[in-house]
Amino acid sequence: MAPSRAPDIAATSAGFLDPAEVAMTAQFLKQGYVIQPAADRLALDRIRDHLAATTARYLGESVPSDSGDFLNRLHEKVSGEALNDLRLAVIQDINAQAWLRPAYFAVARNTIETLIGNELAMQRRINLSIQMPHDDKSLLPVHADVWSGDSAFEAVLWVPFVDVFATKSMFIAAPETNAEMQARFKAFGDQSAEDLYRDIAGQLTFLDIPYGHVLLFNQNLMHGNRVNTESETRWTMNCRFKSVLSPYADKKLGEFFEPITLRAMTRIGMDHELPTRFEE
Ligand SMILES: O=C(O)CCC(=O)C(=O)O
Ligand SMILES: [Fe+2]
Repeated sequence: MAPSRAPDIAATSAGFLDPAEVAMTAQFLKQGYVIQPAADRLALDRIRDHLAATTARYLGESVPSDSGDFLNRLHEKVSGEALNDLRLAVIQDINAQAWLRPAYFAVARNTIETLIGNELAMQRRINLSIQMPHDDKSLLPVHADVWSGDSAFEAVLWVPFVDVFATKSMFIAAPETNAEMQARFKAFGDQSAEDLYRDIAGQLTFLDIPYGHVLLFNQNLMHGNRVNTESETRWTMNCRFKSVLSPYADKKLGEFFEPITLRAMTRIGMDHELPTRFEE
């Protein structure tokens, strides 16, 4: 891998970050992601119950008693053709709930603050992905978000609402694999994402994440998903976070991102104007 342009973590953080933060930072830098228990389990369960209730209402059913089981078995009730309309209706609903973005942040607040910062911008719309067994219509071929308009300073909080594993989950390339592949990109010429996937498939990890845990990953690393060949439906949400004053790419503050935790001194600094006599 190319040498890092960022200051050395051990040298700059010694004695400043907690040992637990240093350990999480090292893990994220090494693997490109961390998986943690939800920091606020009630918030996670509230989102899951809301997802199940909204979906049941859409299908004309009563609220399910076991949300996880209901979500896992969506494919028993919905055809591949009907799925996209359902997904759009549910996304519309979740993004109309004022409580949901704060709850989503709460499930990983400690991890986000440790790895990204405590003055944050959050994506305004949370995305929902529903992947029924053998459905090939909603796949995300291997990509890095930074290739298409995201800033290199963003990470993705990816939250499963059912247990995910193997093809019911997503894959990500380790930083070393990613660096090797990018160095060889010229050789790929105009090959498709599928060719790229075949080339690196042996080195990719499908993440195993039981419900109750959350994933924060570095979207500069190649990642994506495949046809879900497991027997249950996948339900996940994803949302981008960045340090509010870090550089933006195409996805701008105020449009795509919204500040959520600006601190007093930053607000003051943003509003500050020098008296005119100092500007002459
Ligand atoms: O959910 C997936 O399988 C991929 C998600 C993704 O590409 C993203 O959140 O940036
Ligand atoms: Fe992505």
